[in-house]
Amino acid sequence: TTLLLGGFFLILTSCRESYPPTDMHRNSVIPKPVSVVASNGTFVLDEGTSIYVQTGNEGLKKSAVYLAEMLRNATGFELEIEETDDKPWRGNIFLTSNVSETENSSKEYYELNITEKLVTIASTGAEGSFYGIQTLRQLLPAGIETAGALEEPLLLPTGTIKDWPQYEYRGAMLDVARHFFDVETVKRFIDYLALYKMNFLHLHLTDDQGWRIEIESWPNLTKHGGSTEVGGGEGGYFTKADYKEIIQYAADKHITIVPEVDMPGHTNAALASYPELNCDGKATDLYTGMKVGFSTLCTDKEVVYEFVDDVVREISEMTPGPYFHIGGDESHSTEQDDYVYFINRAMDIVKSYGKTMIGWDEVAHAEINSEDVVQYWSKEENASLGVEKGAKVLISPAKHAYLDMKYDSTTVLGLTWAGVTEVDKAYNWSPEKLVDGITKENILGVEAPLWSETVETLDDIEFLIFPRLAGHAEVGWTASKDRSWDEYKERLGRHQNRFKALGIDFYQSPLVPWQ
Ligand code: TNX
Repeated sequence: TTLLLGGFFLILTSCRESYPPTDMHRNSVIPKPVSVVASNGTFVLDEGTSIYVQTGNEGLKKSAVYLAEMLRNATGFELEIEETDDKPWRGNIFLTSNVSETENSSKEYYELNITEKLVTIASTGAEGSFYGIQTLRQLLPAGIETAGALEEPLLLPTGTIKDWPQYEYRGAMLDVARHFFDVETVKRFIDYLALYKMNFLHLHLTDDQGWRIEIESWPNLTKHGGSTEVGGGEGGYFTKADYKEIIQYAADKHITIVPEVDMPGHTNAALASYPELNCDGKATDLYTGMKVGFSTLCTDKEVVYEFVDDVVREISEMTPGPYFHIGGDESHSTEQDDYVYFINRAMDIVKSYGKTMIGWDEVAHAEINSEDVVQYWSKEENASLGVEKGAKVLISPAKHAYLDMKYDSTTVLGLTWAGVTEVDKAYNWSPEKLVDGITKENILGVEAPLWSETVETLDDIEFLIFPRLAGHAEVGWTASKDRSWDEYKERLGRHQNRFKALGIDFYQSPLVPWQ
């Protein structure tokens, strides 16, 4: 027996050695993990591999189902999911809550340990296991992104990654008001956020050109106010069922939806749908142009606050996340006193439904406090004022983070009011070094908005967000001291095959060494 066993192990050993040395670093994970230690061997993932989950851990089990589905889609083979209390036998994947790192209690923390025998993802929370799986995904060949593209066995480089994010809020915004995007398109957007470990999707649901969320107590908002968009197209809106479907789809990927109803400006779609919201009692015409700052709710009419209450209540009831975004930007047709009065009341309504208020940086002029969030997009002094009042800041500087700025002067899509934003400018900045006096403690996180005045299709979305989105994800996840454009651009260059495998028509920036 000894001899037989010995021979068996000799064969196994020599099999393993037949793979050339690997280097985990070459696989170019984005966002860059906190630590990577490569051990240069190979793990072989094949039809015999099972996914083991610590017994009774439902969160990890969901992650296992997600992972099995991803592998099944690319390879066609069905991985079994098993529960276990012990470390599994060789050749398998193990999701466990036994982490070795004791200092890090973040629910987003994970350790990915790949040896020649076993792939282990240890995390205290389901979030961490999901992020560990995203890292594993990026260590696999790009074909993992395409149905049926891969043949087993799949080879993984061995080593250990320990990782957690710098900021708890890593988001993007999609403007579904200027042009409407359907549920399927929003789901694709969510898929892209998940790949880069982003965890918030802010939906800009209302604006001058369209109202995109069903409100049962004010049905004309969508019926009339949702019937067009920039350029005069047919518009559209999410029914309550659609919205709930988006919430669930996002939640399965550990992404929280932040609904925005922009007020008191950016409200023409509502003003056109209900005459009583206007000071003169007359409904406006629908608007399909691209101007901003011309509309306002009538801030001294009580019916306006009944309207706001109904809207905030109906949306909050469907929204499990903690935030409600009240807009508050560019209210150029509202007197400043009226603006402050309105924001104070809208904020109270948001709080009465148990939500935390987020507003664009102008809301810093209202009576905000440490419970509120100011989204810095244009004026440093507004962001500073917010911090003085104790509010947290969500960082979205237009000149770095706006996904709707053109890459250069020749880009067909996009706007230029905040300048042109090449891929390096989108990456090369630090949230905590942007505004004097605003430090990491004041910052909730980072968000990259995509406004859609010029954006009409999923292809348009993809072209503007890729590759800049990957950089924003890294700005939010990875410590500034660990980031440099020169190193990042090499990693990004190696993501080209992944973009292609996903069918993404990305911007082939001349600044990136695509390979
Ligand atoms: C400014 S950013 C706006 C939006 C526009 C965007 C276009 C902000 C709070 N307001 O209404 O869509 O510029 O880039």
